[in-house]
Parts: sequence; C-alpha cells; structure tokens
Amino acid sequence: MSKNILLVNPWIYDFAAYDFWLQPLGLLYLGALLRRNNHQIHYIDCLDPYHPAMLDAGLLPRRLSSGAGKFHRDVIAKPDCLKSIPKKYCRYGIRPDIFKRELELHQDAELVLITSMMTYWYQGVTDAIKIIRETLPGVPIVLGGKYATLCAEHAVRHSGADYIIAGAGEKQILQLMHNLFGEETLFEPDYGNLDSLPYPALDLVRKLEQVTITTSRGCPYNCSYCSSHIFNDKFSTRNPLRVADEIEYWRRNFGVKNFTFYDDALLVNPEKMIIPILQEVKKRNLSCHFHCPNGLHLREINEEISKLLFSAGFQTIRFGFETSDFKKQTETGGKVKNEELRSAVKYLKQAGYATADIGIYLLCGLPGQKAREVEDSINFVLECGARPVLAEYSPIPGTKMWEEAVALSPFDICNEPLYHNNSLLPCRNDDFTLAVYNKFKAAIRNLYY
Ligand code: B12
Ligand code: SF4
Repeated sequence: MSKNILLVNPWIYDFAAYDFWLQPLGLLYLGALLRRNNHQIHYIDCLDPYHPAMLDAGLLPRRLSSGAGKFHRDVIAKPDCLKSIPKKYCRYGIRPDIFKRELELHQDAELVLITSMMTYWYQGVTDAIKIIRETLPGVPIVLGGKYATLCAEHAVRHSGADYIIAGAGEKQILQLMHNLFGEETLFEPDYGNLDSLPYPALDLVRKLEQVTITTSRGCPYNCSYCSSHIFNDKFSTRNPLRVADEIEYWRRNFGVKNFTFYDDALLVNPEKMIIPILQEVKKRNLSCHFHCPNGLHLREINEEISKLLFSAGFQTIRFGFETSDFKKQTETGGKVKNEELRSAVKYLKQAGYATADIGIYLLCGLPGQKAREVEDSINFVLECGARPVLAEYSPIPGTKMWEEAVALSPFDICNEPLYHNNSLLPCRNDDFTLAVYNKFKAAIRNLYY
C-alpha cells in the first residue's frame, strides 16, 4: 500500500551560514527510492530561499545566478553554552510559523523523514521535530544523516525522533517501512552498484537552480580528521556514462546549468571518472557550469585534466591541501605533498585559471597546531601562486583524531556537539589563538578585496 511520506530538511542554527550549493542530497536519494517503491513523497525545505510566504513578507535573500547565495536569517538567543561567544547566533531559513503552516497541509502524512547535516546544527533538527510532533501528533519521525550517525547516542537522548538511523539510509529505510507498515519492497537497488539508485528527488526542490551530484561514495584515503569512512567503509564509484546521463537528464528536462559535485574523492582515478564524464558532457553539447566547493585531490592534476576542467566549465575549484608541514601531511594520511601543489597550480594556470580561482583549503586549529605552521602553509600557497582558503578544523567523533581533540580542546566536545562548530576554533590553543586566526584571515581577505 502506498504511504504518504514527508521529507524535512531542517534549519541551520549557527553564527554564520552561506548557501554554497547546499542540498540535503542523502534525504533526496531516500525520497527517490521510496517514490520508486510507489509511495507518495512530499518535501518541506526549512532552508528554502524562495518560499512563497517568505517572498510575500518581502524576505528574499541575495542570491547568485550560479545557485549559491544567502539564506534568510533571524537572530535568535544563544544556547547557554555559547553565551560567551561574542557573535550573533542565527536561525537560517524560513520562519517557524511558516514551517508550521506548511506542516498543517500534510495532515495525511504517515511517516516523516528528517535529515541532519553538521553535528553542531542539531538544534535546528530538535526544534523542527518539536514542531512536527505538535502539528502531526502520532506520526512516526525518523532521523538520519550526519548528526544521527556521528552523535547517535546524543540524538537518541535529545532529538525527540522515534527512530535514529545511522549511516547509509537506503537499505535501512526499506527495512523500516517493512517493520512499521508491513510494506513489501517493490524495488530494491543493488547496494553494490550506485547506478542502480534512482536519481535523487531534486525535482521536489521549489526552484531548482543547481543540481548536486555524486560520482562515488567514500574515499580511498583515510585522513585522521575526516569521517568519510564512517559513512562509507569502502570507495565505490559509478559508471561515468551514467553520470553524464544524469547531468543530461537535469540539463534537458529541468534546464539546470549549474552542477555541484558532492564527492569525497572526485578526482581519484581520473581516467575512469572525471575525464570520461567531462568528455561526454562536451560531446553531448550540454554546456554546463560545474562547482566543487568540497576539497579536490591535488595529486591528480596534470596538464590534460587542467585543460579539461577549464574547457568543460569547472568554475569553482577548491583543493584539500590542509598543511605544508611534511610531518603533519604524513601523520594525517599522506593525501598530498608540497611539490604536488606546486605542479598542480602550474598546470591549472596554463589551462586558464587565475590565482583567485584556485582555492586551497588549509586546515586551521588542528589539535596542538602551532600558529607558525598555519602561517608557513599560507605563505607556501601564496608562493605557489594560488589562493589560501582557511578552513577551521571541526572535531568529529569516531575519527582517528577525535581522542586527541577531546584531550586538547578547551571545550567539552565529548558531551556537547555544539562545540564541534568550526567557527569556535574548537581545538584552539595558547599558541594558535582565535586572535591569531582572525589576523591570518583578515590578511588573506586584504589580499583579495
Ligand atoms: C558536500 C559537503 C559539504 C558542502 C555542502 C555542505 C553539506 N553539508 O552538504 C560544503 C563544501 C559547503 C561543506 C562545508 C563544510 N563541511 Co562538509 N561535507 C560535505 C560532504 C563531502 C558530503 C555530504 C553529502 O551530501 N554526501 C552525500 C550523501 C548521499 O550522503 P549523506 O548526506 O551522508 O546521506 C546518507 C546518510 O547520511 C543517510 N541519511 C541522510 N539523511 C537521512 C535522513 C533519514 C531519515 C535517514 C533514514 C537517513 C539519512 O542516508 C543517505 C544515503 O545513504 C560530507 C562528507 C561525507 N562523506 O558525507 C562533508 C561533511 C558533512 N562536512 C564536514 C565539515 C567539517 C565541513 C566544514 C565545517 C568544513 C570547514 N572546516 O570549513 C564546512 C562547514 C559548512 C558550513 N558551515 O556551512 C564534516 C562534518 C562535520 C560535523 N561536525 O558534522 C563532513 C562529514 C566531512 C568530514 N570532515 O568528515 N561540506
Ligand atoms: S582524502 Fe579527503 S575525503 Fe578522503 S579521507 Fe582524506 S579528507 Fe576525507
């Protein structure tokens, strides 16, 4: 029997948030799978910048043609544990009364699926669940995603959801449908083949400005600060021609021009993935813009790939370099070396990219990290002719670096996920202080503006 299922993408509560092509991709994958199983799928996006009730109230945030842009924000009271932080704390997205009114239109919902992104955004999840409970009493609520996986015990105690699902959701949600409603699975994907999954239900997005896409799940590396292996214990990839088919599907049927890759390891094995995809996109005259706000692997960049990225319309490129300190590079996983950055920048520039286009992520505030290391890394990136982009380290439970982070953080990161917030610089220390970090950040900003 077909069920009415409501998908909810909750609010972000944070000191700052920007829509860098954000979509709740995991949730929309599950929505598509359930739809393929004959269920009726509905979607409420608390982050929707174009919600008609918000537009009627004159609350349209500034958006870019690429599909990135601002969210509407309301300043809210800080939780007690963040009271000492001298910054405004905001709820990003639609107003709660609008969310409630939207929920009232879904009185026939039989199940609610809610996702969670950053662990430290969990208050947006718990507040949304509270309102769902009040408005749709008795409807089971299932929580999954990053917070549900990385802080499962916390989520059980605090989220208010009926079911917490950790890790990849496809198999587990079909199992839950069976357990809850006795539903037989009509369509079961081959879990070893990502191409057997239906395309994510991005058609439910009110104004589809950009499509988020993945060519793989997981990562062949295992860096000590990263949780990729917790979500996917092995690296699995799609067929590049099927990825090109997906791009063509959204391009031709929905007119979408901007595509954002959410892979952990998009450039790994380029001859088997990114090269054939981009060649195919060119052959099919799809004329797209591509973005990758997530860190790409520098190691794979050579002359051919650089030219292809540039000519195929890769506009936003960011690379995960993290540090120029050789010892730290090796200890944390060895995904890149200094000489690889130098040669990659050379090839990217020959292909047509300007200095400001080549964003190099540097991880700041790793446990015990000295200011000098960050400063040296910034200087090395500048010397190579690229643009340093500072990324504050967010400690993640279950990663190799977690114990060290717990031992060295001045915050109780073990018991309070709000302290994982990167903008707190959760593992700051007496040498690499917030003031030093702000000084570096301002110096980089001055170089570019
Ligand atoms: C794309 C991405 C980004 C993008 C977009 C943001 C976003 N949140 O989507 C950008 C580049 C902007 C970004 C930025 C950052 N990111 Co990021 N990002 C990712 C990434 C690579 C992919 C997320 C994704 O959509 N995956 C694909 C989908 C299919 O997988 P999924 O969401 O996990 O969904 C599956 C399951 O979780 C589950 N599921 C999901 N929802 C639901 C719901 C229900 C009901 C059920 C049953 C199941 C379920 O089923 C799905 C299908 O199997 C993840 C790493 C990863 N491997 O997941 C990091 C990750 C989420 N990011 C992380 C971090 C640290 C950051 C930054 C703080 C980095 C920095 N220092 O600057 C910033 C902060 C951004 C901000 N403040 O806005 C951390 C999380 C940290 C945390 N404490 O929670 C992650 C996990 C990477 C890591 N380092 O380990 N990120
Ligand atoms: S290479 Fe990137 S995605 Fe892979 S484990 Fe390291 S940080 Fe995570």
